[in-house]
Order: sequence, then structure tokens, then C-alpha cells
Amino acid sequence: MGDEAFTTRVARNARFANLSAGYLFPEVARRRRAFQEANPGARVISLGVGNTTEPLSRRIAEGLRRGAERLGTLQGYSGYGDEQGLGELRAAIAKRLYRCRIEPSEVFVSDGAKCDIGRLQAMFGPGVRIAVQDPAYPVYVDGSVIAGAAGAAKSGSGAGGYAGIAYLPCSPSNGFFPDLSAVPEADLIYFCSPNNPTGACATRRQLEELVAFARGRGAIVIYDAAYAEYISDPALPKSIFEIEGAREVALEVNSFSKPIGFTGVRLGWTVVPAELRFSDGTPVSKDWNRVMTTLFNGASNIAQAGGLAALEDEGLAELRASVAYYMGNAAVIKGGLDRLGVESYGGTNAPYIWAKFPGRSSWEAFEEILTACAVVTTPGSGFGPAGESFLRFSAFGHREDVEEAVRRLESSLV
Ligand code: PGU
Repeated sequence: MGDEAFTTRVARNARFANLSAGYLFPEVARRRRAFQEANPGARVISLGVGNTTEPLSRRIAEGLRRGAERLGTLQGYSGYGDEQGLGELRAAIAKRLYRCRIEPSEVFVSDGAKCDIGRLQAMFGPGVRIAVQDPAYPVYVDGSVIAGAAGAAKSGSGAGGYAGIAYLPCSPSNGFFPDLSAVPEADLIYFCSPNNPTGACATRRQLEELVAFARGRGAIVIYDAAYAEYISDPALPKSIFEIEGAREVALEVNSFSKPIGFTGVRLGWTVVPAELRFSDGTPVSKDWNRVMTTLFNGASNIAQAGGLAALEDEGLAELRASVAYYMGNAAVIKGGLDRLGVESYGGTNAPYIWAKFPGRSSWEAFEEILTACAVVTTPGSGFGPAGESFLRFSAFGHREDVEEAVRRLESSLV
């Protein structure tokens, strides 16, 4: 063997070269490790990636345990299940989380919202025109690039956005709701509420506007409701299907990750209404069912047992307690930023606080806080061009760590 690395004859999928940088969160983790190596004594606190930290609650953990124990018995063992999920769980999701607004047959259980977004992108293919809120959860854009529905990064750095994607700026000046009249031709509109990263939660009137817009254009809304359970204001819709007319123009991805700490267990679902159709009349659910049966083999039966426990009365009470704990953290972070005079948004119906650091790039502000406070945040520019000069603070953490992080911010950032 010579010095040259052996190469196969297989050409790289050119779409990967279109991606301007690695995925956002591993880059944040890399910078954290570099800081830790340079400062071995520092106790770094992460308010970066939105990852749950508290142990599973009693009833839900018991559901998982029972699910695992059943597999060890002759009567209880099960192998592959229905690719769409356990009938009982689909029914419980429709009844308890959607109050029967949707049918159990419209619920497709999965291993999480991120995985479903990727499979949706494979289903819609490379030919669709994409519009996203700016800033947005990076999977909508990066996944579209991998699926071929978007081109190369315009500036080479990704901060200027990708070719072929319509960015819909969401900023304090428009109440974080995009000017829909300015949207160019678009087939798919990604919309996330409560929003990651801005923490904004769309009102009923705004969602009515979104649905009317999609109907007018004949477009499909991919509605990401992963943080729906963090809504405390009863006037705010938790699902796009609370809006009249949404069933013909929207599908909804959702997850057990954030409400019950299943980020590692992996359980989510997508709702595809029977009335949602492609231009040739084919129901979208037909192709989605084809994707799920062909490329997915059903969510873990143990995870589904945990999900079922979470949707019983006691489990739902535990879900609410878990959400309340992290929202308590959000109030601590927001309080600290307010005392520092930092302009911030979100944190009341969402577990994220979106804070403005004028005169600096997001990565500069990120490094400043990491260096001065040993606190990890997420740079706003990683979520899209309109995120520049913002940082996202995640409310997922142990309370004492969040309090300590805020104390450090208050003593260093004066
Ligand atoms: N949708 C939104 C809007 C999210 O913020 C996240 C997680 C997901 C979906 C993923 O849900 P799963 O059901 O667990 O797949 N966002 C976190 C974690 C980072 C990531 O890469 O998913 C965040 O910090 O933004």
C-alpha cells in the first residue's frame, strides 16, 4: 500500500458538497470540548442543545419497564409490530392529545420528529420548492439540501442561506410571524410553533392566516409541534388541526422527546389527514404509509409502552410536572437576562429564550459567554441568516445548573 489513501470508484453524492458546514449541534459540542481542554478546571454548564436532563417520572418509567418485562415472557413477547404503530397508542394520541380532532388511522407512530422530517423530505423528493421561517430548526434546510430540494450555500458559509430556499424572516419587528405576502412560489412551508429557536408561539389568528395562505397557493404546511405541550396560554392552539381548513393543507410532526424526556428513548408521530392530497389526487397518507412500511419497521415496542403510560391520567400529570420544571428554568434564565438588560424573547410558551447581542456576530457572543462564564449557548446564526447577533438559551437543564449559569452571566456580563 502506498501513501495515497485507497479510494473506491463510487462518486460522492454531490448534494453533500452543497452543505456549507457540519450539523450545528456537533459544532457547538466541538467548541465546548476545545474550551474544556484549554480550561480543564472549568465546570461547563450547557444551555445549548435542547436535551432533556431530568429522570423519567415514575409512572412512565414503569410503563417502559413493563414493556421490557413483557418481552421476556412467552405470552408477552412480540417482534416486528405494525409499521404505523400500536393501535392502542395511535388511539390514545388521537384521543388524549388531539381530543378526537383527528382519527387514530391518521397517526403514524415513529422513532421521533427529526427522523420523520427526514423521511418526509425523502417522500417529497428533490422537485419541491421550500419555504422556511428564518430562523428555523436546521433540519428543515439541511435535510432539504440532502434530499436535493435545495442547492448550495449562497455565501459559502451558510450564513447567507441556501439557493432554492425561500427564507421568511421572523424577527421582533414582525412579532416572529412572517410576511406571507412576500413569499415566492413554494410547495412546502415548514412552520414550527412553539418555535425553535425564537420561543415565539403563533396565535390562532396567525395560524388561520397561514392556513388561508397555504390554501390560496395550494401548498402544504409541514407543521412541527414538538413543543406543543409547553404552551401554557389556553388561547394558543396546540395543533394546526385546531384551525379550520388545515386538514387539506397540513401535516403535523410531533414527539414525546420534550414533554416526557424521551430524547434518548425515541418516540414521536406524524399526523397525515385523510383529506391531504397531491395535485394528482393521490392521498399524501398513501405515500407516507409506503415510506413508513418500506423504510421504517415500527417504533420500539418498549418505547411505545412508555408512550402509552404517558397518556394515562397519571402519566399526563407527570408530563405536566416535567414541562413545569423546565418552564421554571426558562423563567430563571429570562429573569437573569432581564436584570442584565439583554433584549430577549420567548420562554413563556416555549423552553427557549432568544436573546439579542447587538454589535457582535452570534459566534462571537457564543465564544464570549463560553470564555467568560463557561456557559454553552447556541448561536442564532446556526438557525438561519435572520438569527445573526442572537443566541438561543435552552431551558433544559438541572435547576441548580441553570441558576449557577445565570449567576455567572450576571457577574461577568455587566
Ligand atoms: N423538531 C424540533 C423543532 C426540535 O427542536 C427538535 C429537537 C426535534 C424536532 C427533534 O425531535 P425528536 O423527536 O427528538 O427527533 N431539537 C433540539 C435537539 C437538536 C437536534 O438536532 O434535534 C434542539 O436543540 O434544537
